[in-house]
This record gives sequence, structure tokens and C-alpha cells, in this order.
Amino acid sequence: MQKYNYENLNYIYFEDFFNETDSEVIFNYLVNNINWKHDTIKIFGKKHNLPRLTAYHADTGVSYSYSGIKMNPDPWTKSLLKIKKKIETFSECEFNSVLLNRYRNGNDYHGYHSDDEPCLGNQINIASLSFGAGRDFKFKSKNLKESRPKTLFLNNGSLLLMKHPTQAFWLHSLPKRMRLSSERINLTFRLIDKL
Ligand SMILES: O=C(O)CCC(=O)C(=O)O
Repeated sequence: MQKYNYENLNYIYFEDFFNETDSEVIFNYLVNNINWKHDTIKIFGKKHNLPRLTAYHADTGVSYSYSGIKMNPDPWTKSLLKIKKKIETFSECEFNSVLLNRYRNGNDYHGYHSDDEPCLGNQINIASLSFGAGRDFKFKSKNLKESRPKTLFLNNGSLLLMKHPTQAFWLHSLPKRMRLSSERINLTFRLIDKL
């Protein structure tokens, strides 16, 4: 387990949060049982497909809006709830929603952003689980003087707990990896204010 807390970048990375067997079972469950959507976003008035598939599960009435997309929740499944409980016990944080991202191959990606929407409050802790292909994950400071990004390699079965105040000071991204043909699924658990 790697703990990092320096210059407001505060995270815990747990490489083997799930063992290989459990990770494979969970990956297959997610591929076959989640209702994956291909959303579009508008950039300068033009519609673009998101470069990944997504899904969103949460407590009743807990919707999530980001980048102009409003996600209404599907209910928790038994398996997602079991995973949520395990993460809550480990992190001592409470979560009421999970955003799922499915990267079909190395062409799918997530651009730099921070998860700092007002509905997340001002003490934001986010638990991020990875299954399938390992991918680089980058942190970049919002302070332009510190321009060098930091890279973490997110393994199959790993947990990255991004703790307060990371989202206020750092952006993160999952860059393209052109030669990669295998899939990765990411689950980010959040605590969202119910409107
Ligand atoms: O796939 C990842 O590891 C990143 C996901 C992410 O940044 C997000 O859902 O906000």
C-alpha cells in the first residue's frame, strides 16, 4: 500500500485490493450485467461521442451532472453494494453513488479534469477501482508553476483513494495508449448531495 500526501496531493494506492480471481469475476460481472451507455457531450455546440462507455448507479434520487451530462441513477445491484461496503470499511468514508467507465481499448480515454462539482461538497473523497487492463493515470497540479505530471500505473484489482483536498488542487486523467487492445473498467465511488 502506498500513501502519498504532499503539496495537497493526498492519496492511498492499494495495488491488490482484490486478488486476481476476484478481479476476474468482478470484471466479467461488470461486462455482462451493467447497462453500458455511449453518451455524447457538446463542445462548442457540436456533439461528440464520449471516448468511453459509462453507467451510473446510486441511491434513489441521487443524480450526478458533469461536463453537461446529467446521469440519473440505476439502482444498486447486490454485487455493486457488496463492493461499496468493502471500500467503505477500508476507507472509513461513506459513498452513495458509483460512476462506471469502460475503456474498450487504448483509444478510449478520460481527459484532464477534477471531480469538484458543488454537489460533492467541500470535503471530497473518491474511491476508484480498476479492473482489466492496467493503465497509466496522471495527476497534474492546477498550479501552473508545477507543470510536471505525476503518473501512477493502475493495476487490475487496485484501489486508488483520492482524499481531500486532492480535487481542489489537482487534475487527473487517463491518457490514450494506442497499442493497447484490451479493456479496462473503472468504478469511482462518490458521496453526492441529494438535491
Ligand atoms: O478511469 C479512471 O481511472 C478515471 C476515472 C475518472 O477520472 C472519473 O470518473 O472522474
